[in-house]
Formats: sequence, structure tokens, C-alpha cells
Amino acid sequence: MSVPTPRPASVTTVDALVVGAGLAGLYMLHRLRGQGLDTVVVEAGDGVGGTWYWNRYPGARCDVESLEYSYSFSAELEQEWDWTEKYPTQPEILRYVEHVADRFGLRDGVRLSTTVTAARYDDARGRWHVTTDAGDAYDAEQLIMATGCLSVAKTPEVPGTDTFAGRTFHTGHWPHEPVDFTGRRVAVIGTGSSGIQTIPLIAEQAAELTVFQRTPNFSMPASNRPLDPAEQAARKQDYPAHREAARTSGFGVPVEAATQSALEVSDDERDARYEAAWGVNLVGLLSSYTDTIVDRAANDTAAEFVRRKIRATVQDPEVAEALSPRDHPFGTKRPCLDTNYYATYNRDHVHLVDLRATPLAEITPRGVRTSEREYEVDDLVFATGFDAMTGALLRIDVVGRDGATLRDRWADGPTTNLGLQVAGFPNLWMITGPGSPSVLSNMMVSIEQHVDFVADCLAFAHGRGETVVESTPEAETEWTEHVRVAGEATLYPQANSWYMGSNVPGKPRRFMAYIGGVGAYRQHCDDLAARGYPGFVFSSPRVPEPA
Ligand code: N01
Repeated sequence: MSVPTPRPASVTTVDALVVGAGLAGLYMLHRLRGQGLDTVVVEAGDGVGGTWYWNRYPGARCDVESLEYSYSFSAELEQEWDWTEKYPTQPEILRYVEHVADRFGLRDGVRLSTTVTAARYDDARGRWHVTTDAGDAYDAEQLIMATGCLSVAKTPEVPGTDTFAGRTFHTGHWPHEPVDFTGRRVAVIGTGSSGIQTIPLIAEQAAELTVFQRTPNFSMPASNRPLDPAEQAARKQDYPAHREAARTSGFGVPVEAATQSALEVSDDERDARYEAAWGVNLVGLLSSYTDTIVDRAANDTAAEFVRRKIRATVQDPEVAEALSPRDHPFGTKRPCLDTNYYATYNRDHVHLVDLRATPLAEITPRGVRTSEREYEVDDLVFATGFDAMTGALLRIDVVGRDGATLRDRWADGPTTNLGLQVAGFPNLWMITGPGSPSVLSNMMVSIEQHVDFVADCLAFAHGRGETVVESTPEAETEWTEHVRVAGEATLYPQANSWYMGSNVPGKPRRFMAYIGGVGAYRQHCDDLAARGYPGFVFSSPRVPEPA
């Protein structure tokens, strides 16, 4: 007996469907509406904000400065919004996103609590048929994935993760109500940016905190502080020039360009320079010398500088050594900014378990078992990261022309044209997709650039009376090769990082971001636009829509 295919309750016809109501999706909605396109955003959460909606763990804060990590598309918005701290907390950023949604009248374009499950391209009509878990469907000319680079949370691949009898949390899916750890025995698994931010705060409350670390990370002091009103006013006056400097920079944050190799200066001079960069921002230490990210010996000088700082802070030499990264070059896993992270290990009730020495074996009903022993805890916090960059895209069953699936196309790793499109998937766009500078940059700078590129490209197509935009296979191959060569010229591939897909068993190991810098990337995109978008083909559907 055949089972009838469920019919969607309703099909909504739109010009553009955007998936995700984070910073990228909301700006995309604003831009496309501005071009007169009927646009809807579908969002899995029950509120807007994306990353800043989900990651509510104690200590969650952006490690790009608030005056940098904000939209630049509206001078009025820039002037009217006041930030309170150098590095904004998650609640403050969420308030900002909500303000933007209200300020630009975006909320009525967002369908909340709706997860896209599948998208199938209809070649004859040049449109996407998109289905959701809410049982409804969309018929969209353009499908824009603003699904985020770090939005699919992952838990450790050990037995028993669902057997724990106490409370379980994941930093990437934190409850909306405050969680009280007072008097409790807490385990945190994972010491990436999320773990490093949350561990000091959980330690403030917990009776016992045990941190399970597989790989130590390089972390630098955030030196967070309230924002001085005069400093904020000065930046607001200088915003146009400052934003321009960010757009043409490497990481999307203006820093003085390095001119020397780390190996051509004396130890004292180098240390003085590192000391001056210490605690200033995320990218200063990495950008101090021209060769930090391409030459292992140069990189070792920065890595050893950080390790010295760890030894100077952590009183127990064995703990200090366990916290000192030696398996990967500095910066090749995303460096972290922290507040009191290393000093937290000087507290008597905070314990570090080195999973390299005693690997994680299983989660039990009572706690965490390593190869050595069981640790009984009341609460278990997974700070174990995400299926990054491709996870959210491949969760959706995306079927392009001739029945080709994105999952098959990317079986050996993602290939894209500019991180924006994949050949054979016309009218499908990614914001900060694999192959774009995305996670190697201030995301706000990359998001705005991508959204503007897509919106401008669609305006160009529509201006010619065409509705189908597709990358050529040649452009995709050429760009993917360029991304590979750029990555392999650096030390990044030496780390087992989520940049490389190494944190997800079975995921192809490939450096997924573009290291050429946001400035160079933008210039390239602008050149393409000025030349009529070579590498993209514009056409009309074979079967035009009835008038
Ligand atoms: O995740 P991560 P995150 N057994 O993947 C460990 C952004 N972010 O959520 O390194 C034991 O970095 C894993 O160990 P290892 C930022 O871009 C930004 O912390 O794989 N351990 C690692 O220690 C960041 O890079 C901010 O050996 C396991 C940790 O879990 C990205 O999000 C704040 C394990 C995961 O670290 C992700 O950060 C927070 C296992 N089976 C995050 N599996 C800002 O401030 C994983 N681990 C802007």
C-alpha cells in the first residue's frame, strides 16, 4: 500500500525566502524589501537574533568590540544606539537586534518557530519549493540561506550523553531563564570560546567545578570595561572613516598593518610589541608581524608569549602546563578573549581534567567517566561547539537542478563561488557561506557585504528582466581552488579546528573559510559587479509564470 505524500497546508508565494532571522537574515529582509521584493524570513527560534538568541550562557559576549560589531548601513541607527561596554553582552546585542527589527519594521516579515526542512529547485519555473516543519511551504524565486556559521550545536560522540540524571545544558542552546549553579557540583566539557567565557562565571556560583579539557586554547584578556561616553561620541563622529577602514582591512577590524617579520627583530623588541597588543583586542597579537600566521617559527614566538602569560597567572605549574596549547599554532584555532579564565584555576573548588591524559569514556547517570575514574556531578554543561559552516545548510534537504543534492555535491567538502553560490543550484544564496571570509572576520562586516552583493546582483538581474542567477561550474572551481591555495599558504590547516571540520567525526577535512581578507574579497566582488558579474549566468525560466 502506498503512503500518500503529505500535502503542505498552504503554499505562500514570495519573491524571496530568507532562512534565519539573525543579523544576516534581518538585513537581507531590509535590503530586499527596499528593492520592492516580497520577502519572508523563516526562523527556527521563537525570537529574532540568531546566535544571540540561542547562546545565552553566563558570560556570553561578543569578542569584537561593540562599536565595531554593529550595522553600518544606517547612519541614524549608528548615531542613536548607545553601547554600554567595550565588549557587548549577549543580552545587550539581543536588545540591539530587537531594536533593529522594530526600527526598520521587520517583524511582520519574520515567521518564527519554523524550521526549513527541504528545498527543491523547479528548473522549468526557476523557483524553489521550500517546506518547513510547521507543515507549510513556500514558492520562492530566490532562496537565501542566512543560517549562520555556528548554529548547529554538537555534543561529544561518547556513549551515554542522554543518560545523565542531573541537569544538562549546551552553551549554544541555553535556557531563556537564568540558571542558578549555587552550591552545585558542575562539569563543563569543552574549552573553546564558549567554555572559556562561561567557566569563570559558573565558578563564581558552583560548589565544585570540574572542567574537562581535550585541547587547551590560546586566550587573551578581554580587558572589558564600561564604554566612556566621550570615546563613544568620538567614534560616532568618525564612523564613516572607521567603517571604511574596517571594510578594507584583513579581519574586518582596523589594525595597523604589520611591516616586519617576527624573526627580524630582537626578543626584547618583539616582547614589547606583544605586550602592547596584549589585552587590546582579538586580532592585535595575531597581526603584530607579517608572518605570524604563515611561518611556524614566527608563530612560536607569539605562542610562547601567551604560554608565559599562562604560567605567570596559574599558580600550579602542572595545571599551567595542561592549560598551555602546544598542539596547534597560535591563531589557527580561533583565539579567545576572556575575563579571569586562567586565574579561575587558582580557586580551590575548580579542577581541570586533561582529557589527553585520561580520555572521556562516557557520560553516566551520575556524571562523567574518563579512562581513569567517574566524576559525580549535579549539572553537566556541554561547551562542545558546533557543526560549523556547513552543518546548518546540510541539515536541510536541498535539491538543485536535475535532482542533484547539496549533500552529495559537498560530500568531499564544500565548494562554492565566493561562498555565495553553488553551480547547479540557481537562485540559492548563502550569506557568509563556506569559501567566504565569514568566520575569519568581524561577522558584521562580512554579513553586510554579502547581503549587499546579493541584493545588488538581484537588482542587476531584475533590471535585465531576468530572474534566474546561477554560478558557472568554472567560477566555482576557480574560487574553491583559490580558497584552498590561500588556506594552504598559512598555518591554519595544521590545527584540528572547526575551521577544518575536524571537530565532527567523518566530516571532510578542509579549510572552509577564505583567508584572503575582507578587503581583498570585497574588492574582488566589487570588480565582478562592475564587470557585469562574470562567473554568474543570468537567464529566464523556461516556463514563465502566468501574468
Ligand atoms: O566551540 P569550540 P565554542 N570530547 O568548537 C571540546 C564562536 N564564539 O562554542 O578542541 C571532549 O571552539 C573541544 O575540544 P577540541 C567562535 O568563533 C564566539 O567554544 O575539539 N571535548 C573544544 O574545547 C568560536 O570559535 C564567541 O579538542 C570535546 C570545545 O569542546 C565558535 O563560536 C563566543 C569534544 C568546543 O570548542 C565556537 O566556540 C563563543 C569531545 N567529544 C563562541 N567535542 C564570541 O565571543 C568537542 N570538545 C564572539
